[in-house]
Amino acid sequence: MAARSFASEKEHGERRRLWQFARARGVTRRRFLQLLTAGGTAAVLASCTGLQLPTVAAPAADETAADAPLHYKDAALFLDHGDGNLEARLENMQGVITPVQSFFVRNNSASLDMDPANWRLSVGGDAVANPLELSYEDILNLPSRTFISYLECAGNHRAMFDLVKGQAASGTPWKTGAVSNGAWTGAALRDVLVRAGITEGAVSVLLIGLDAGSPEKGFRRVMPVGKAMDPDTLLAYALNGETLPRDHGFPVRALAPGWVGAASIKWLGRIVVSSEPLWTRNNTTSYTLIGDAYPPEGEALGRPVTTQTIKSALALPWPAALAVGAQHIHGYAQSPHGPIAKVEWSVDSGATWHRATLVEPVVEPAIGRLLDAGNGGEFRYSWTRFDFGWDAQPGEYTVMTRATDAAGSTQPDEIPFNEKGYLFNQPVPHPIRVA
Ligand SMILES: Nc1nc2c(c(=O)[nH]1)N[C@H]1C(S)=C(S)[C@@H](COP(=O)(O)O)O[C@H]1N2
Ligand SMILES: [Mo]
Repeated sequence: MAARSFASEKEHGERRRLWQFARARGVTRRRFLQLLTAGGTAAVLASCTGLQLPTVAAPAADETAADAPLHYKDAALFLDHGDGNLEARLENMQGVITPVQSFFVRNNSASLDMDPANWRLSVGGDAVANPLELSYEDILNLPSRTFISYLECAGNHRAMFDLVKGQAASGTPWKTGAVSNGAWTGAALRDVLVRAGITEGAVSVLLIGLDAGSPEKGFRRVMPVGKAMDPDTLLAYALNGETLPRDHGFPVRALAPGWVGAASIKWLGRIVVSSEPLWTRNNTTSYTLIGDAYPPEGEALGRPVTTQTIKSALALPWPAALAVGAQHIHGYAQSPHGPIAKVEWSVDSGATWHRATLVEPVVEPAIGRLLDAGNGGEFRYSWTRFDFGWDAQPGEYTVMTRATDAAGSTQPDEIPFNEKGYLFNQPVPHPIRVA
């Protein structure tokens, strides 16, 4: 009885806070009640921030249900690897921005359906002076930024270890679609860490998700304080101008541009700032390069994956079938080290290379309006679309592409094997039949 009245009092308090939040943003009482009835707290918050709600209607929130869907997206649009892992089909992409419905999903357990009114982000650890608990509104109230960034799984191209090198690596056999490119809106993680009084002695920042995870509760990843304090490391709450979809971590996820996708923790719930280097599964046994070429670091079995590597891929089905004659082919290239400066292509297994055309990033006006004007950094972490024409004659081909970035890194001819198949970035031999 006592517990019950406490709960309703708490609910009442939250409702009042929500109303104050909405009123401060010009929402009328009448509109507030309409939104609340139609779509609950999420609808009110979405309306206040001018963001659209995800188009899929939310079932009753229950994060712990055993039969929770692994994901909410239409798997038919993807190469479905099962267990909530949906590989993007690059061949369905034209522009530089990946539409939300086509954006790849990598889940280590199941997507959550969180109620933002009950969501909290806690920030603690021995290297903050002022541990905090923040609500969704608190995050939305922080200064926000929007920029374009690709997000890529460390295991993207993993299937190539088997297909190209004849040595299979363990893990989801992604081909080239465990990557997508979106416009992200969020607060800087840095602002939250500063507010929590991060100390000079801070070394490691551990981000923990609210999902089931495995084997620890909550999928988690450590990053060094330098990456966490980088103003481009976000607490993201929107993708392509829409409220962050449930499959991508609603209400708030981390976005660590250029880093292993596993550091971009979805359904973020807790941040631990430590004065000691932290080691958990995802920087010791997983998301770690394990093999002869990679001497162990710290408590890891090899070298933990931090930044991604430069890669390129064709936007064609695997394998592809093309008609004889003039073909216009495109693809995407990305690097964590700087903008793409050159993409080359070869139809003779790398004996001769030709220059592809780099297409200026062109974004739809609706996305363009969201981007931070004037800082020139909106495309810094974007992938680049490239195009080339090929006079295709009948036969079986493998078409390869090779990218070079402005910092001078190029896709290598050969990379050493690692057991879990991360960071494959040799040129991919794309099988194409012309008939
Ligand atoms: N909480 C949580 N965060 C997570 C994951 C997860 O399983 N749980 N998967 C990670 C991995 S391995 C990748 S590659 C990216 C994928 O992000 P996406 O599903 O939004 O494309 O999310 C990362 N963040
Ligand atoms: Mo990943």
